[in-house]
Amino acid sequence: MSNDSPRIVRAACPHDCPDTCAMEVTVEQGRAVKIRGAKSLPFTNGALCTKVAHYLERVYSEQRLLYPMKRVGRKGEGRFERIGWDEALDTIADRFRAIAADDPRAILPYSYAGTMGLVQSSGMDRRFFHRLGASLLDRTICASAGAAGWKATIGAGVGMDPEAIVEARLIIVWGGNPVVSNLHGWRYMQEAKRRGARLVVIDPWRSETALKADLHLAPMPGTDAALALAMMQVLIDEDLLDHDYIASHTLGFDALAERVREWTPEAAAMHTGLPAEVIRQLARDYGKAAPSAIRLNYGLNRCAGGAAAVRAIACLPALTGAWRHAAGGALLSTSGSFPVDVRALERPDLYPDAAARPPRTVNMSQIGEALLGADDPPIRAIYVYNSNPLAVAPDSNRVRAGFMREDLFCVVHEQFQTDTADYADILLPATSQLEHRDVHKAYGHLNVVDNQPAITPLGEARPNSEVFRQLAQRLGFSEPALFESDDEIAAAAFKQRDMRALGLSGTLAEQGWARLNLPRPYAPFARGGFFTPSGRCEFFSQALADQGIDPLPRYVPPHESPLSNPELATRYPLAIISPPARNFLNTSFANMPRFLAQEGRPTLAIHPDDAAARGIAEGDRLRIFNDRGAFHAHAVLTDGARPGLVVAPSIWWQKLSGDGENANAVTSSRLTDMGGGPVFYDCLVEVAIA
Ligand SMILES: Nc1nc2c(c(=O)[nH]1)N[C@H]1C(S)=C(S)[C@@H](COP(=O)(O)OP(=O)(O)OC[C@H]3O[C@@H](n4cnc5c(=O)[nH]c(N)nc54)[C@H](O)[C@@H]3O)O[C@H]1N2
Ligand SMILES: Nc1nc2c(c(=O)[nH]1)N[C@H]1C(S)=C(S)[C@@H](COP(=O)(O)OP(=O)(O)OC[C@H]3O[C@@H](n4cnc5c(=O)[nH]c(N)nc54)[C@H](O)[C@@H]3O)O[C@H]1N2
Ligand SMILES: [Mo]
Repeated sequence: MSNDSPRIVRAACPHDCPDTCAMEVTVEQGRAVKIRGAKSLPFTNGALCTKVAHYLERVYSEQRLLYPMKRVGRKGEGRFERIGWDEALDTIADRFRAIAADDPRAILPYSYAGTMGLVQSSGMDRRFFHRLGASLLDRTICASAGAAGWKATIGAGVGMDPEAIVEARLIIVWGGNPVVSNLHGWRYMQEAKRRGARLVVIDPWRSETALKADLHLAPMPGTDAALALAMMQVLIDEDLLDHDYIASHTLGFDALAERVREWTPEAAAMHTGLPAEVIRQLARDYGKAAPSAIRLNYGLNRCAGGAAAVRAIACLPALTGAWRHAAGGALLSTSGSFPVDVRALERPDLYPDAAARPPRTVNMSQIGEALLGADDPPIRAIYVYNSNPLAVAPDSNRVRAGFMREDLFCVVHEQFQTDTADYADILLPATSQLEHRDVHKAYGHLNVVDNQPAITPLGEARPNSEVFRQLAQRLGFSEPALFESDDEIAAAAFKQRDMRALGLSGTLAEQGWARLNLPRPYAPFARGGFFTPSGRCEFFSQALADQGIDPLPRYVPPHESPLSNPELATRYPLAIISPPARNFLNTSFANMPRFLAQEGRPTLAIHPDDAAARGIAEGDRLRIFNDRGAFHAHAVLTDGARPGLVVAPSIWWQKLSGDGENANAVTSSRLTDMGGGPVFYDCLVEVAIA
């Protein structure tokens, strides 16, 4: 192949967003010169979001880490010295070998979704740590509560086809902000609006999406289950039901009807802060519209009752029979539709001697506790990749204290010198998506997207997979699975039989993406066929009962709210949420000059009444605090934040925020009702002029 003629390489956007775009990268003389959304994939439709449209600025940023380094300053100080790969890998292998000789569970991998690619986020990394016998990581930090609530009701991460929503008559966006966080999905909702659909947004904050709604309901955070239970009460009370659907495809209707009897709109009004009449009217509109679609997103699963909220909402379309239509039903995630071969990818069977030494699992949402705790064995080494825990994990003062431990050996593999990188003993340079091979499923559409390397790695950057292959070799492991190439891992990612049945393999290589071979229109539960043990939509769940959990939909109040914890609220009366800022992707892009300039400075939206009560004026520098910590932001006075609520668009790098902290200084590391999820949006604070 000639090096000089421009060529187009097919790629996948690696970021943690429902849209997983197919991309086309133009490469000239070994350099990527242009990136654009693929026109051929309808969901991407030739367009990228503003962040990824500038992905080349990220790839070629002068901030990129290009060489392995070792720490020369104090932990957290961020002073490093260049070393060679051999020294870096030998150091890691020696430390791991010594620790593993005592107990390999004292080594903890820590990763999330810096890339969502199956090869670079759940392939060789998992195989390596399984073979090592390291602690297992429970990857809860985003979606595990909602996933648990959905699974108890529907059975698997399967929902309506987001493309079919164009024909819905009523769309409820519930706990999501698609204009910001699911832009390509939003295009289909806009089309539905053009065709006359009514859009209702349920969000405590008047988000960019709420601004476009026909009706915006702003409940207090963490009270969505109360709203959903009251909607069910009205649907049943006023007989806005699909009796045939309920009889044929659901389980436990009578018990549900009994449960929701007390959940009148008046009862829900007390918890949600919404007028009872508005709740009643929403239930009536929902009961009468067909098709009706609910687009849930993860914004509502970050509270004590995150799973309960999703479970209650997931019951609604079975009551009205909305699932009968392709344009009806509900969607939280499409990820369960993909035939990912988890066992082949991750090889849990490589774990040595599980009988003699049972695996130990650490919940990533409580990494501070895990590092500071007296668990047996204590964590002596942590290997961070695809994640920035100092900035993204809750209760960051505790997280920081954990990473400060002098006796903790810390490896960070990164593209940039993040807040977490500053705590590394060994800091390794990672490739970007243009420099490595991968293959992606999606959680907001039904296509597999391929990623071919477009350019050679910058500097001495290496892919995650390559570093684990080299560590495996240094540790003397010999299993062939630890030495497979990225192409081989990609080929093993999906169940081969299903790949053939789905017609994926050929098309994927040819066009860079392939739609799952599902019917069009696709109405997954039109004739039942839920993935639950009973095959029905389970209003009553025996599986939950068996775990000692309430088998019926219920309301779990927030850990921290004026109603659920009045004593705490006397000191910290304001609920805070910290949803994504438009120009950041978690903390990714939050170091790029272009996007920092667009976000300006950390801000806190506050209702004018709450501001007046504290003498706060527009632009004032504020201190936002509770018993866990404090951070600073500048006041934006707006009735877009309902009274009693403040909003801090996130996630800022701590070291770029102006005061070394971000919103996670105040968030709590308590967990959700199911799924062990974090409760970022279940948090009380006080605010004062700094
Ligand atoms: N631009 C951009 N896009 C992103 C991301 C990003 O950081 N930036 N992050 C990506 C990731 S990792 C994820 S998980 C998704 C997240 O995207 P979403 O699932 O949309 O979740 P959030 O943005 O956390 O919250 C969405 C909305 O929920 C509201 N909300 C907060 N608490 C509650 C509540 O208790 N009830 C209800 N009903 N609403 C509530 C927030 O005000 C917010 O407007 O987006 C992805 N896309
Ligand atoms: N207060 C508050 N906290 C939150 C949230 C919130 O809404 N509010 N949202 C939560 C949610 S939904 C999520 S998903 C988490 C996100 O948490 P994370 O998944 O940790 O997301 P990022 O902050 O984007 O960090 C990912 C890092 O991976 C790096 N990376 C990218 N590609 C590669 C690669 O190929 N190899 C290696 N080694 N590194 C790579 C990137 O440079 C980046 O620094 O944050 C959570 N934290
Ligand atoms: Mo997330």
